[in-house]
Amino acid sequence: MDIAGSGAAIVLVAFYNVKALGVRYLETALKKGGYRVITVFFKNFNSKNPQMTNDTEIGLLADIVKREQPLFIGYSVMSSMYLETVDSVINGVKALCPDVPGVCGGAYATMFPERFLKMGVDFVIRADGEISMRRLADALLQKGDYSALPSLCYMKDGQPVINEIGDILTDIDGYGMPAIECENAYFIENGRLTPGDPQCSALSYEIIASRGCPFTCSYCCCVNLRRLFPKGVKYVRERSVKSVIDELLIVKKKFKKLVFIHFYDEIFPGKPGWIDEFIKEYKQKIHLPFTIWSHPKAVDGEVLKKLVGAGLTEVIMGIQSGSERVRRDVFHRYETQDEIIRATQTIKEAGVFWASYDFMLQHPFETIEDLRQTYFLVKELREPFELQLHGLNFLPGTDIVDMAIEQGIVTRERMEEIMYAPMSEQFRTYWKQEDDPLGQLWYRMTYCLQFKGLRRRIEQYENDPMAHKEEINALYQKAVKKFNLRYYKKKLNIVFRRVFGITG
Ligand code: B12
Ligand code: SF4
Repeated sequence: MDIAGSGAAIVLVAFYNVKALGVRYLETALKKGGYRVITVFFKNFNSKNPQMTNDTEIGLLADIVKREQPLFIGYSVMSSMYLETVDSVINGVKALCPDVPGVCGGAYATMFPERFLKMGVDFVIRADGEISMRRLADALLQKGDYSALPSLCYMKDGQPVINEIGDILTDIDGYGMPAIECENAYFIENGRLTPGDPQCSALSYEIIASRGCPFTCSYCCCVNLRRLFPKGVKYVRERSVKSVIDELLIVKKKFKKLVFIHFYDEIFPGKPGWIDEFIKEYKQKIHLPFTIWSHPKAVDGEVLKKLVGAGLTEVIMGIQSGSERVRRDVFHRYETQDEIIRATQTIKEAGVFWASYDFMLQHPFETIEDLRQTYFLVKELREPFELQLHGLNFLPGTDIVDMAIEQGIVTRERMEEIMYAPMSEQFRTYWKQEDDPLGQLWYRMTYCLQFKGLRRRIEQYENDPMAHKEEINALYQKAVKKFNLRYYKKKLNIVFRRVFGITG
């Protein structure tokens, strides 16, 4: 460790995410630079109904800042969906600790640095923060000149200065491992402060083996983040197998209740050399049940079979719509119906215990005919599977936002209101259910298809759903109950696999 930081404190704040991979990587980088890092997990992840923060919680964070007198506070702003809380925290802490600079980073801050500068945040760092944040810390500590630092954004003479993105590694092993147990950690939730890293008592561990995604979906920021990357820097970057396995070996030792691993790569790496080495090492040294995210165009039967042998239990895959028109023209997803159906067959034939398919339904681009086509595609998917039916959130900076405005679906003003609506509304949109009566019936019928016991019954109504409203609604209520029950069965099965070391 070099001594540039000489133990100066830096406070990092993660919002609604106690696993917060980005912040954990930053902690490692700053500690290597000789800084003392205090990591605050500000509220827990709640995918259904996250609660706004309040003055008590902001006060608890401000107390830490007052006590530690850090060089700066780093706010990790990954998603726009929590901005209501993020803004309250930034403004609240600024009012209570006016002399401590604020720095924002993360996916959302990378796309909209000016927004934070204009609200009084001192700096924004775009893209990977490991090197840039450390360089900013050194400059502030040594009262040096930071003005030309790559990726840094700040205000000068009342105008935002947005430096080019740089200081990014292609070989991401160079960033080291994320902090598995943050040394000086606090968790703030329900108006209380709890010392310690909340991740360590978890049953699962979340890891990434790569960064970036090769696809270009219009509703996702990945393609927009890629466009910001400097020319010549690879956007999709894998870690070495060794670094992934070394991280998991430490986790196995530290996490007493560990049951399974989530790989949160946008798309799990599939390169021939990498995957073979991974399978060999994971099977030999880790051998815990694990889940991955995939894509219909990335599913490979031979690879999946080998991954199942190493412990793969679940594949989560986006399908998003059963309408080829919506997928291609609206979502910019170019897989065909056949490719999707084949991918689900491959997943089943590879022996993957659980397949979970995501759809985004009931948005202004979708017609009743599109919903009907989704129902008929889902009927063709190889069983068994779980369906996650979501609504569509318009995320700032994504391509679908401009499409909706250009096509006259919403005005720019209305779009701003939608994208920056209160948190509760945004999460209601995420879990939205159809409100057109016929659309609602197609939605509910689609949902029922994931249960074998309900399938044959629901199929009787597909010629004329409106004539069977009550029957469909009754079956849907049953399906919702089954969904909850099945969730617990699935978790139990995974624990069972862990205890008895069963794979495949
Ligand atoms: C994995 C992932 C998740 C995981 C997170 C797991 C974990 N352990 O952290 C899960 C599934 C939980 C998740 C949840 C959600 N996610 Co998500 N997620 C991702 C994904 C695919 C990768 C993020 C990641 O871990 N990258 C690897 C780490 C190392 O990189 P990083 O987080 O970007 O951090 C680096 C830099 O950004 C920077 N940095 C980060 N913080 C800070 C802070 C400072 C001060 C500085 C200087 C730098 C800095 O340095 C870090 C190290 O290099 C991204 C896509 C993407 N490309 O970013 C979407 C993404 C961030 N998610 C998104 C969304 C919408 C969500 C949810 C709101 C979904 C939902 N409806 O619940 C929640 C919100 C979670 C939260 N609390 O913020 C959107 C956000 C866009 C937006 N405008 O909102 C993204 C961009 C994908 C998309 N759809 O476009 N997500
Ligand atoms: S495949 Fe997933 S991560 Fe990649 S661009 Fe599409 S939605 Fe985003």
